[in-house]
Amino acid sequence: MVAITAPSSIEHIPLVRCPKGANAGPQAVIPCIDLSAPGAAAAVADACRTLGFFKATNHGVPAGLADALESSAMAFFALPHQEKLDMSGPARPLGYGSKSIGSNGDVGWLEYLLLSAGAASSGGAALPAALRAAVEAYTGAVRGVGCRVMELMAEGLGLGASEEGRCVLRRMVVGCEGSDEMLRVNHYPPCLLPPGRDRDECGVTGFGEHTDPQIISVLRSNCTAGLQILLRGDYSSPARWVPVPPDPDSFFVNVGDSLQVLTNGRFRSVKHRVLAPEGEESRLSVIYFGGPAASQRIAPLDHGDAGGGAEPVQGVHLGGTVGETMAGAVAAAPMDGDICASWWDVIIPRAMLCIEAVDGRISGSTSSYGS
Ligand SMILES: O=C(O)CCC(=O)C(=O)O
Repeated sequence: MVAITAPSSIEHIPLVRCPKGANAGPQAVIPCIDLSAPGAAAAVADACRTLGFFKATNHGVPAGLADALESSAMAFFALPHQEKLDMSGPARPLGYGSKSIGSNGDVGWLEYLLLSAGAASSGGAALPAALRAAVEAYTGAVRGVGCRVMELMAEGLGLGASEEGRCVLRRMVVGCEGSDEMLRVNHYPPCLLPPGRDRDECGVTGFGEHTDPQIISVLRSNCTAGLQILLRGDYSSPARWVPVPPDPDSFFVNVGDSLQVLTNGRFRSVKHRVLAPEGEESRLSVIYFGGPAASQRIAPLDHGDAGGGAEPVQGVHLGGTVGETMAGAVAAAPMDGDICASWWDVIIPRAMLCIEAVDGRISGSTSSYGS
């Protein structure tokens, strides 16, 4: 951790440093998928199996909606701290937050607005009218992108033959009472390092590494870079962080932990993080999260193998509710620096241990547990 001088819009905060040099390497090729093209379902399934992440183009959302949200959000974040708090209330978890992210004590170089995007939308009633209107219009449009993507995902998993199968994921999110639909607007001011600090060695954490607990996240940002995803390692190469070049005309889609469970590990939730902006420009990102209700029981869907190619995680049948499983994961292994515990890192390795123990193959090693 290092204390640095803060610009006026954010208080002084202790900041976590992200080592950069160790992960510098060739840029990853982020799959870019035209949502309207024939073959989009197969391409989506392939990207979700390998990276858990892709860029979506030809999405049909007019640029004006994102531009209006971006400019009204920037005007909001330029207001004095107390005014922002008065308008939206402190983040609990909905509302305005700066530096503190979630309840784990994580901090980052950002301020944000977290709003409910569901039917019983709340948390934004006292926001400036222009921002409220922009949020509403944008949310409707990005929800449509999320629905389209969830249908393509279902199709790519081999569930597309029936209406019920094709809609199975999106119906857990849209039009389902209590579902976990949120819109998050993140503002990362430029981060001025004190003299003598070497930017090539470490960056300042804007948003620490984490996976998203929902089914999908649909992200759009302005032109300022910072987002990185973790490429999983294998026997021949170690895991490494790679930058995601911003593209304000496209959306980036993350597979979330709930989808990983629903697909029995075929689709992989992706670890990601944000480095604070190093130049003169702020980064502004807007993320739509869509997930099942915390009370919903989730277990792997019964699907065909058209989405196959990667081995499913055999025998991992998590019968709990979303809320129980997340609470269990957090209690079992809170992970240093993570915003929320990832099921991939906690629950699935634990389940694998159980399976191995049953098979008599376990030798007492817990190396993957809670890593
Ligand atoms: O700001 C970004 O690009 C990503 C932020 C993020 O991961 C989140 O809000 O969960």
